[in-house]
Amino acid sequence: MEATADIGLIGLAVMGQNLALNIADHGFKVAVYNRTTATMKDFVAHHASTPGGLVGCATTQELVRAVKRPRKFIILVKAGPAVDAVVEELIAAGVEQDDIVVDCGNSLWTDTIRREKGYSARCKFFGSGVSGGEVGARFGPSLMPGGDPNSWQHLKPIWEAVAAKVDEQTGKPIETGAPGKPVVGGVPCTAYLGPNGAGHYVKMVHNGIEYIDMQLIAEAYTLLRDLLGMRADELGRVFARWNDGDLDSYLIQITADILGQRDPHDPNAFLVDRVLDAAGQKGTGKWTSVNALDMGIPANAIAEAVFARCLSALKEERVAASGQLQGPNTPPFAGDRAALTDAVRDALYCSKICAYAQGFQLMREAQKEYAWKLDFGTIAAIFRGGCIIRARFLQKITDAYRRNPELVNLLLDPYFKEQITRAQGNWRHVIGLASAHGIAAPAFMSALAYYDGYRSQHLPANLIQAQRDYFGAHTYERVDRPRGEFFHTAWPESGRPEQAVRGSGGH
Ligand code: NBP
Repeated sequence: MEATADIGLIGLAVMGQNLALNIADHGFKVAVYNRTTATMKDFVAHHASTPGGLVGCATTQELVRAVKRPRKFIILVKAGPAVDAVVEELIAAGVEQDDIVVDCGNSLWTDTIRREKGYSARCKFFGSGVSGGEVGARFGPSLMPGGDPNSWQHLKPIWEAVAAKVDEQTGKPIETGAPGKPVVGGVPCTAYLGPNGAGHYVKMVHNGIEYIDMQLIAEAYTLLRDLLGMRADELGRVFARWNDGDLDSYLIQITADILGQRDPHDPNAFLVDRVLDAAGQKGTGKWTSVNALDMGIPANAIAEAVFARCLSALKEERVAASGQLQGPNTPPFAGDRAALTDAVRDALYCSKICAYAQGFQLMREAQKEYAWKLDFGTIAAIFRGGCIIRARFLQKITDAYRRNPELVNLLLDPYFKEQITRAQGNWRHVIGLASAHGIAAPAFMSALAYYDGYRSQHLPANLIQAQRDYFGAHTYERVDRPRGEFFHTAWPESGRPEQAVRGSGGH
């Protein structure tokens, strides 16, 4: 087989097929391979004429021979052992040390770090997060590349061509193209993020933020439904209205669409009311939360969103408990409905600011841990289009980090500070109502706890340190002594008089 393709792609499930077509729409010839050959044959037969062209390959040897040098390959298979299996197969099929192998799946960033190092003598392994689902992959995803900077120079023309585009001035996504007619102009939603696992790390945090964004929307929905007794289509109209304001985002827009959807099996019912309330998850929210715990960064709202899905999944237990556990006997809400609707919107916006503050704080810590130099303005900018969390709000985050690239926490940016100062009364009011009416709103509540904790000069950790010293001689620092000096007290339980012992290190 003659080497005519600009790039090879392995894995023709939802993401692989759509990304291959997107690349071909931009005039690049794509050689495609899938483990199950029939899928590849079907795919190539159904898309015989694309601007760049597809080359169907039945084996990895054919695939490697079909791609022009410097050879580039995209892997889009299930994250985990399948990625290593594919890389080994490619190497056995003739991939060489200078060939670039890009894993575009949702791989754990530490796997990407390991793979880049482990394969370095045999190929240039590169990681690139892809967000936007099926439609994003087809017409413009947000792409988060990380790896060897020289490899990036070879990938850049393709990545920038296929990524979603936003308007340079407003940051608004430019409408997706159509098959064979890609978007022209605009700023691409991709940028080199850093070495080894940086791209996959940022993608993971993107997904963690996606979890909390969805949970917050779900809490706004349940509060309005349960406090005001709104029907799904009425709720849909509320979300559609919100989508014209600061909350303008892909997730709010699809929520409005979902709430207006009738059940295909019963046109008198709304589909959302027939969907079982047990949420699934694939693991990226959990990875984000575990990493936050590992690094000691308080991403509590993101973790709360993961736990909320876990609690939802205990459907049978919840049904049984609902018959046994009492809630409050609060009379139905009888206040101003329009004012409450606005208050829920404000609560959602304030909580969202906290959630993003946590996600970006996590990335700030990770760059220290892995010696990356992440550009947060650029990260927010490439989230503006193509990805699931795309939102008007991301222009505000981009602006915040462009104003101050060293910003310690988003909450401290003047715009976000002003937003929370203005809306926190409503936020607190809504959480009070949720509590009084026994409605679970864990993400709203945990975001507020983060806000109040972060702005507290004094937290009760003094008591915790004293307790730790009492039972475990873990020592403590004193408010009237410099940081880094540690003391231990002989507490009364010992029967000896209280006595401070100066030490050099805490436990
Ligand atoms: P899946 O994650 O469902 O994977 C299916 C593909 O992997 C098929 O092409 C399958 O080949 C191939 N595959 C497997 Br499984 N094991 C293999 C092996 N050992 N060797 C070769 N091929 C193997 O596909 P997807 O939903 O398109 O997602 C691809 C990647 O993109 C995943 O990492 C996913 O997490 C990520 N992602 C998905 C989305 C989304 O919205 N779906 C969004 C963003 C990122 P077969 O046909 O022979 O079984």
